Amino acid sequence: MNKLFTSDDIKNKLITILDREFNETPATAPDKIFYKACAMILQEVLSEKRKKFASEKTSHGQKRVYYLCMEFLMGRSLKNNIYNLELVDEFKTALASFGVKLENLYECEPDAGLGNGGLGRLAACYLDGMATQEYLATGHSILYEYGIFKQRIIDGWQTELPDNWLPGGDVWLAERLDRAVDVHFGGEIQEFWDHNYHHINHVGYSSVKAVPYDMYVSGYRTKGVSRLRLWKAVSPGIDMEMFNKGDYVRALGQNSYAEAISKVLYPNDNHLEGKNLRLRQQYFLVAASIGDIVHSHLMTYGTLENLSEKVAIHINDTHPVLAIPELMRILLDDCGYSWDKAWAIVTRTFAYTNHTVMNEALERWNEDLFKLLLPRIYQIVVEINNRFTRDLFERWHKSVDQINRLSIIYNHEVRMANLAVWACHSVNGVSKLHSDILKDDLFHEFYEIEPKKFKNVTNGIAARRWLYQSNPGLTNLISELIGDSFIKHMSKLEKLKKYADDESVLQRFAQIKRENKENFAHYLKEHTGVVLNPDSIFDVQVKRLHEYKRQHLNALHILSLYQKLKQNPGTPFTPRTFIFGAKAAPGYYMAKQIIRFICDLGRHIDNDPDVRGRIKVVYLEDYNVTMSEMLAPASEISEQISLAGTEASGTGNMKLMLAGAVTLGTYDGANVEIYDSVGDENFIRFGMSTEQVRELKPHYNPRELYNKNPEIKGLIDTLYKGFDGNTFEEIATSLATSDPYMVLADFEAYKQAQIKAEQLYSDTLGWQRMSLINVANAGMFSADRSVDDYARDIWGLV
Ligand code: DL6
Repeated sequence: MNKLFTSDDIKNKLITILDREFNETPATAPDKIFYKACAMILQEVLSEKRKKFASEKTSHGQKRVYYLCMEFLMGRSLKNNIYNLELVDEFKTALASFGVKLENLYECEPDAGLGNGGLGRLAACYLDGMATQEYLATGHSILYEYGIFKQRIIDGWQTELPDNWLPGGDVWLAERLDRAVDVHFGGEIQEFWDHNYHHINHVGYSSVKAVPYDMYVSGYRTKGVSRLRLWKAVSPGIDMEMFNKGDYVRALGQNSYAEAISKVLYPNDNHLEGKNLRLRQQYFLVAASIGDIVHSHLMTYGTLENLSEKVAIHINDTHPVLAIPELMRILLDDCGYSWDKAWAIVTRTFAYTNHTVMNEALERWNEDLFKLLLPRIYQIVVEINNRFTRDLFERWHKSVDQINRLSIIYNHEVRMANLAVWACHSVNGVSKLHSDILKDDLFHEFYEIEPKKFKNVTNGIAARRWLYQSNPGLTNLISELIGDSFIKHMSKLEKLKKYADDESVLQRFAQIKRENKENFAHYLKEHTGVVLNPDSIFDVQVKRLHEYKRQHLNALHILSLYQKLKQNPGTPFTPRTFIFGAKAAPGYYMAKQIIRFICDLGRHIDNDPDVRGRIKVVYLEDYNVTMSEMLAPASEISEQISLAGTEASGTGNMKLMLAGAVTLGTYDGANVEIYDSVGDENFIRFGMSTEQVRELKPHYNPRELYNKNPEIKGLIDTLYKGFDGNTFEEIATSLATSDPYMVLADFEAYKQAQIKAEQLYSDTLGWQRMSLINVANAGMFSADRSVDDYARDIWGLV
């Protein structure tokens, strides 16, 4: 493929941009200005490339994909785009001629943290995959001024600081004022008949202007570029009537009320925040996006008749489900379609992915709030529900109880998942196990009515970001062994399998891991002062902090190891570094207690000369996408220890596997598929299965375990008693009395798995073999494969 630029082109462009935009010369410009100048070069190129790509695809009648999601956890863009456009050497050379290092520029970029965790990162990975696989895709989300909070740990306690990412991040955003959309809230609906025509008038509403900002994501070795359209809420102006009456404060207050919509990302993961502002955010996103999609479609085709043939709209989790009644509103009120016609278009256009089985995350809105804020949307949802429940009764002969369970509106609540499942032509889970749980359990009664719409697409990750861009040592070795086509086609990693018994290859695997561990240790020391021992096993659990993910199971086991070593200092033991990284939702008290427990335990061990150097616990502050790219290559054990049946998929498990870490995990989420692909001998599996959990749950009594098992009792009692003047009573009481995620039930199995991990690790070549097999099987967890599955099975693109 021809290069877009030579290094001389880049040099000349840099000189021009530095002068024109920043009034700087290469000799005087600091790194952060160079970073912005490089970003501007790429932004311009990508915008042009996208235009070309879109017009080519459109002229061939290609269907477009719109991916609606409240979160896109983008991380950094400079490195990703330079690598995907294959311009690394050109940028390096151009910058070196000015005495600037490209690596230093990467560090100038803030993470675009417009998401909480797995859901938002998945959306970002799919933009990458869709560009590479040449699907004409646009992501839609909100331009949060403040992304996911910055985490500080002070004396073990998480505190949150605002993440003001736009200075530095905004260089990737192109304002599109010409595509602004007006969004209406509140007011009332007037209905009247005129010449046999039913008119709907929405009056007395307040307006918010949605202004789009576009960001581009390059595909790898492809013409494809994805677009992320982020909506900023802008007040339509001062209410002059109010202002003229002298009510200045209210007139200005209305402005900030409107603009509050895109101020801040809600920092909850797997938990519903039932607040007015959150509902406003959700409607703002969908009204702006659907308005924009309809406008584009009409510009291209002049009609909405063929919308479902030319457009697939994907609803990522229930957060954007209001897109369904919003499109109905446009078709009915603005375009004059009949209900049946409009419903047919809508149901063929939308598809929905569920990302959680957590009851507390399934969105339900208070009916009064919903009606007040979105009066026309409410009417439409009521009508959808009336027709649906009538069908349930007449067509499927459902009982009143069944209808109540399936109903979209029930008990003064609007259930967003029920609306999504009923209205969308496709409903999928994100791993095989999770998709089965949707059919057998969460949405079972819907499944009985319409089994065909239930599908599975196992998650995937932007594999190039975590291998090619972050793990050069391993990338080079693999390229040397099997060629570099795996960078484009990750399934080719399979070819590595033939080296599984090649001692010299395994030695090099070991050496690369060692270098990656040293690099990470060096980085951590420089940035935090924390010293890691690269001779120890790097045992990693990085993900959001949630009881179902069971970071406290890991911590409880570390406590037990510590006590064992303390009592028997002579016990042979391979030094272990336990690395945690996780943000807790600010209002999630138990999660914050667990962080405190982990941090205090780490400090206590550091201060104990009997154990120091053998166990080290590290809590990485402010774990984010960039940190994950640095840590993954150094990881050796991947802790994926959620209670079976609770983690929808997980994607951290895939990132660590791709770096050759061996999973120590439960049979949960996508762990199941990882296990099935690598085989039992390359995965350290433990714990109850989903069926066993289901059986035990109704009569589970953790108190019995506490009373019967002296080790468990000792550990819980230590939590009560605490150390260094700190106690952990809430965790102890929760575990001993309710233990909702059955930590104690899986404790013994977890301990045995940890013993097994240590034994396996002691056989260096054996461990490297496991590592190699993991890498070789990671190809199927690439986002490229996932988006192909969506394109084929759900969006009807191929
Ligand atoms: O599908 C992406 C990701 C899964 O890998 C995780 O297992 C799942 O927990 C996560 N779900 C959410 C739900 N968020 N809310 N609300 O983040 O999705």
